[in-house]
Amino acid sequence: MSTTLAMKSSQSQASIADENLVRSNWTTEEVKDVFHTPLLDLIYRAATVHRQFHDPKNVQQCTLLSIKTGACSEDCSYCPQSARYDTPVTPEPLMNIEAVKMAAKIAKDAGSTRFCMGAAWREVKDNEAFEQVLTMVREVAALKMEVCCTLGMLTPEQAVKLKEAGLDAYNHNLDTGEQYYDQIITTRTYQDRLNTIKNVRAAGITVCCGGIIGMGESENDRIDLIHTLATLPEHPESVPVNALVPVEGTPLADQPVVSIWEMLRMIATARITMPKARVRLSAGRVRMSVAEQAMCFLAGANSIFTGEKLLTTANPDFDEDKNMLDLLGLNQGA
Ligand code: SAM
Ligand code: DTB
Ligand code: SF4
Repeated sequence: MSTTLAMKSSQSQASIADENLVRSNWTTEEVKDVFHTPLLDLIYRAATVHRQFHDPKNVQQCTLLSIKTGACSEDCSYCPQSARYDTPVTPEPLMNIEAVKMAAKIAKDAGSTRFCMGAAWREVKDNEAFEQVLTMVREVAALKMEVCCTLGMLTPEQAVKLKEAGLDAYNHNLDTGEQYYDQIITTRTYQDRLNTIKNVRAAGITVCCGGIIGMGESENDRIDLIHTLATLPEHPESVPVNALVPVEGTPLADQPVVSIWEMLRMIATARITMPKARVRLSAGRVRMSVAEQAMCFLAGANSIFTGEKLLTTANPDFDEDKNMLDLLGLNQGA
């Protein structure tokens, strides 16, 4: 066989093997085995899968903007935007369209390719505010950025309207494993969340769905969360892994800080079980060193939230992240 033919044949075999790694039939025991692999072996395996499916030099930068802040009716015990807790967040009404456009342009100029607009709502209502959000989606899409929203629960019809406006992705997290969920939120169910994810998928919008660690959950709850995500009929295209940002006034304010080792285990397990997903190193980066974040990229994270704020809490600023990406040789020439 000629060298070219041999190369082609081995490439096609590799891609067959790759597809076999994308499975929705993971058992809980299998996910548990992956999760409990000795840490350096786990990272090595995740790094290998990462390189089979992605360019490891590419890290997506997604900028968040809180377009409607605080005064939320829900009781999510991690969230500084719930009206039930006395937190440092000052409620703000829906932003105007020009201000959102300006924020998206600044993010694009700083290297972000995706822009995610978040609202402190339980659910979307069919009102003027939703019409305004649809206009924001159209305006950000016109800047040739990927557009994402996170607005709470959605009906199938609302998802279709967002798709028609040009929405690429919708973020709606499961937050934790099903068994632990009612310790964290009582005002909507796990099934409500799964229904929204189904509605998003049915409208042809890509799914961004992950969770938070450090809320007092057990390792089995973390394994359950990954198992649920990895056994959805289609894996989410992005999986945010958040470390709890404990905020004064919330019921979880005194939780101990999540260690880098816990973060790495979660990221690597997500990478191995959902090989094609963008695994996003999300909340909690502000407390992590560059060396710690580098290990997260090695373990398969290939996206970050950029901009000096997440929704309401601190995040590294654009310059700090640019320095980190340059130092690590990521996104060069992008
Ligand atoms: N209100 C909408 C909802 O709940 O879907 C959208 C915004 S909500 C703030 C988006 C996600 O941010 C939550 O599902 C949660 O996973 C994450 N989040 C909120 N507060 C957090 C915190 N203190 N630490 C880490 N993640 C947090
Ligand atoms: C996600 O999983 N994490 C982001 C985004 N999706 C919307 C939000 C993190 C919020 C952290 C707390 C705050 O800044 O209010
Ligand atoms: Fe409201 Fe979303 Fe915060 Fe829950 S996570 S309190 S729904 S803003």
